[in-house]
Amino acid sequence: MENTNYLCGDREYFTGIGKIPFEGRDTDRELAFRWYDENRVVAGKSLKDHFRFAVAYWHTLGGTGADPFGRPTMNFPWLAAADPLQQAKDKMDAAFEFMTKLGVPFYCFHDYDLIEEGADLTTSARRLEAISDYALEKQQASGIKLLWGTANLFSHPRYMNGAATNPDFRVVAHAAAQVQQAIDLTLKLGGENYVFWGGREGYMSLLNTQMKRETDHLARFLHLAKDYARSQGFTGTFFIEPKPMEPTKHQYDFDAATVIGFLREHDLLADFKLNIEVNHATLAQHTFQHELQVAADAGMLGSMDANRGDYQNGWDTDQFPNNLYELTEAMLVILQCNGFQGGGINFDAKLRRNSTDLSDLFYAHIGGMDAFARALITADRILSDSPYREKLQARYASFDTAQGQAFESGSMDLPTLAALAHTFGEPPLQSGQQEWYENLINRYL
Ligand code: XLS
Ligand code: NI
Ligand code: NI
Repeated sequence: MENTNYLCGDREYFTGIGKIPFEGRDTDRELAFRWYDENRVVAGKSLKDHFRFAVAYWHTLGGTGADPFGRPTMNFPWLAAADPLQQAKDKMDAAFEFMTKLGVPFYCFHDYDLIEEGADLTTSARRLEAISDYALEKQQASGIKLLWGTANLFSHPRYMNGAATNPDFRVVAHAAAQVQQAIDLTLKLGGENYVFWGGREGYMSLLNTQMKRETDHLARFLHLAKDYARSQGFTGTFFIEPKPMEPTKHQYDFDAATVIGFLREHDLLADFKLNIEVNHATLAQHTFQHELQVAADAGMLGSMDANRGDYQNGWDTDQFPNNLYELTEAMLVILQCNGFQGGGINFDAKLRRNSTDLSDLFYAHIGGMDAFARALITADRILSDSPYREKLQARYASFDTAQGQAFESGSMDLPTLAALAHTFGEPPLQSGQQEWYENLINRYL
C-alpha cells in the first residue's frame, strides 16, 4: 500500500483493499480504474483537474440503506460508537481512508454529517469545533480538500415548514445560526465553495402559503449569508442546487432557469452559480444535458452533483452514474463551456439498500469515475475529430450573412425583416439531421 496517512489511530476499515490503481480497459483486476487515469491529459487538462471528484459524506459514510419501509441494512463499523465525538472521529477516519484509497481529491458535507447535532446550538457548536479540528489534521495529512460545505436545513423537525422560508421567524433565526456556523466551518477547512440546497424551501399547499413573502425571505436570507461570508473573507462561490420537489410538493428552486431568474430578480447573480444534479434535472422533466446547457449559457455552471435516476421511479433514487450516452452528452456541454466555475463533480449518490459489502462503496465510485472519464474522452474526440462543430455551425450559417448579422445585432427593424421574406421566397426545408447527430456518440464511444 502506497499511502498510509489515513491510518490514524490503528484501525483500518476497508481491509484487503489498497490504493485503487489505473490499469486500463483490459485489466482483470476487479478493483481498478479502466478509464480514469488521473494524469491523462484531455483537451489541455488532466482528468483529475477536469472532474475534481468529491465524495459526499452523507451518502458514502452515512447512508445506511434505511428507507421508509425498513431499517438500516448497512452496519458500518464507523457508526458503532455511542459517544458522538468518538463516532464522528471513527467516521472521519473511515472517510479519509476511503478517499485516499480511491484517489479523490475532494469531499463535501452538511454540518451535521460530520457529527451528530446536539440538544442545543451551543452543544452543536462545541461538537463541530472539535470535529473540525480533527478534519483539519486529516486534510493536512492526506492533501484531500473540501469542495463545498453546507448546512442541513431539512432533516430536523423544526424545519418541517421550511428554513429561510418558514412562516415562523424563530425558525428562520435558527437556520441563520446554523448557516453562520456552517460558513465558519467551511472557511476554517478551506472549503472552496458553499452550497444552498433548499430541500424544504417550498410548499406542500398554496392554501396555507404566502408565496411572495416566502420567496422574498429566501432572497433576504441568501443576501445575509453572502454578506456575512464575504465579511469573513470567503472568496469562493455560492451555489444554489435546483430541485423541483421532494421532500416538498414544490420547491422554489425548481430548475436552472427558475433559479437564474430568481437570482437576477433579487440581485444575487454576482455571487451565486448553480450546482446541477442529474436526478433533479429529470425530476423537473428536463434532461441533465438541458440543465447544464441552461446554466452554461448564463455563464453560471458552477458545479455538479453526479448520480442518476431510475426510468420507472419518479423520485430521487440517487444511483451512481453509469449511462455513457447521457454522460457524453453532458461532457459535450461541459467541454464547450470550458468546465465548471469553481466546482467539481460530487457523487451525491448512494448504494442500493441491498448492496451491503464495504467493497460495494468502491465499485460504485470506481464505476462512476470510469464512466465520466470515458464520456469526457469520447466528447473530446467528437469535438476535435468529427465534423460535429462545423455541421452545427453550418446549420446557423444564414445568420452569418450581412442581413442575418443585422438581425442578430439588433440593427434591423421588423418591416425590413418582413420585406426580406419577399426576396427570399418560400424557404426550402432544411433537415435537422437529428439521427446523424445521435449516431455520433455511439460512433466515438
Ligand atoms: C438532495 C440534495 C442534497 C444536496 C445537499 O436531494 O441533492 O443532497 O446536494 O444538501
Ligand atoms: Ni445534491
Ligand atoms: Ni438530490
